[in-house]
Formats: sequence, structure tokens, C-alpha cells
Amino acid sequence: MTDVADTLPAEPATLDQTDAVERTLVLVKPDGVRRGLSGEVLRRIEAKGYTLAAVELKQATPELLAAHYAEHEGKPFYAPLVDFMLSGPTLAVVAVGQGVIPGFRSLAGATNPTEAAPGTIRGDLGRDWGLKVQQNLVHGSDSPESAAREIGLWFPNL
Ligand code: IDP
Ligand code: MG
Repeated sequence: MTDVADTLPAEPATLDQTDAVERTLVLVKPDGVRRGLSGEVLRRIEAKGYTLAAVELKQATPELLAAHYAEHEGKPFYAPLVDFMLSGPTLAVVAVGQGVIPGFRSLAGATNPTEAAPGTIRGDLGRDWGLKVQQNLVHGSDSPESAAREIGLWFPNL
């Protein structure tokens, strides 16, 4: 016979149970910094209610970008993407809050700025400048694993 205790959840839900706070890496790419949109991106993150845990203007290096974009190595857009990311400073940001990983991806909009919905960062502020989707203003981590890895790369002391 099954003991009733075996059928109960180990930790029953309580009324004050909350989602875990998560962290994501946001980058304002060199096109966004050059166009003076760093503040606008930070404004949208804060207006949504997320918290800024770190903000630093950094010049990326080939080594950092090779690690950051390892999943794209070998793709046709990889070398031009790395060159673009080396073309000027990047604003690196750690944003914090429940659901911030998908939440920032939603604020950023679709990868292709021509297709990104109005209301999103890429949809409102980005466009094709002759390079299709490369210059799309921002990066946001796409999973908890990517966020942990990318925060470690851009903010080794956090
Ligand atoms: P994401 O930034 O929306 O996560 P990914 O597919 O991870 O998009 O691509 C990383 C970055 O590589 C994009 O944000 C964009 O800058 C660039 N990229 C992606 N696809 C292309 C392409 O087809 N041509 C040029 N650049 C691209
Ligand atoms: Mg990506």
C-alpha cells in the first residue's frame, strides 16, 4: 500500500512562493553606442522594472568575442559580426529580475531589425543599413546557461 506521505510534493506550494530572480547579459552593440542609444536601452530595461546590477563601457577583444559568439563560429556572418563588434566600444550590462532573460529578449525584438515589431528596441530604433541583420543594436542572453556563461566572460569579477 502506498503511504500518503509518498504522494505529497516534497515542498508544498505556499501563497508567498515566488519565481527565482535571474540575471541576464545585455550588450548595447557598437552601433547602439555610436548612435547615442545606450541611455535609451537602459531606460527601457529600468522602465520595465528590471534592476541594473552592472554597467560598463568596454572595448571587446577578439578573444572575448570568440568565446561570446562560439555558437556561431563557421557561419557566413561570423567574421563580419566579430569585425563589427570590434568597431567601437560596447556597453555591457547585467540586468536582474524575475523572468529577465526572456523579458529582455522580448524588449529587444526579433533579430532582424527590419522585421522586429514596433515597440521593441530593434523595431523602434533599428533598421537595415545595408548589412541586413548584423547591426541590430543589442544582445540579450537566450537561456540561464548562456546568461551565466556570458556574464562570466564580460564581468569576470561579478
Ligand atoms: P540574437 O542576437 O537575436 O540572439 P543570433 O542568431 O544569436 O541572434 O545571432 C547573433 C548576432 O549575429 C545577431 O544579433 C546579429 O548581430 C548577427 N547575425 C545573425 N544572423 C545574421 C545574418 O544572417 N547576417 C548577418 N548578421 C547576423
Ligand atoms: Mg543569440
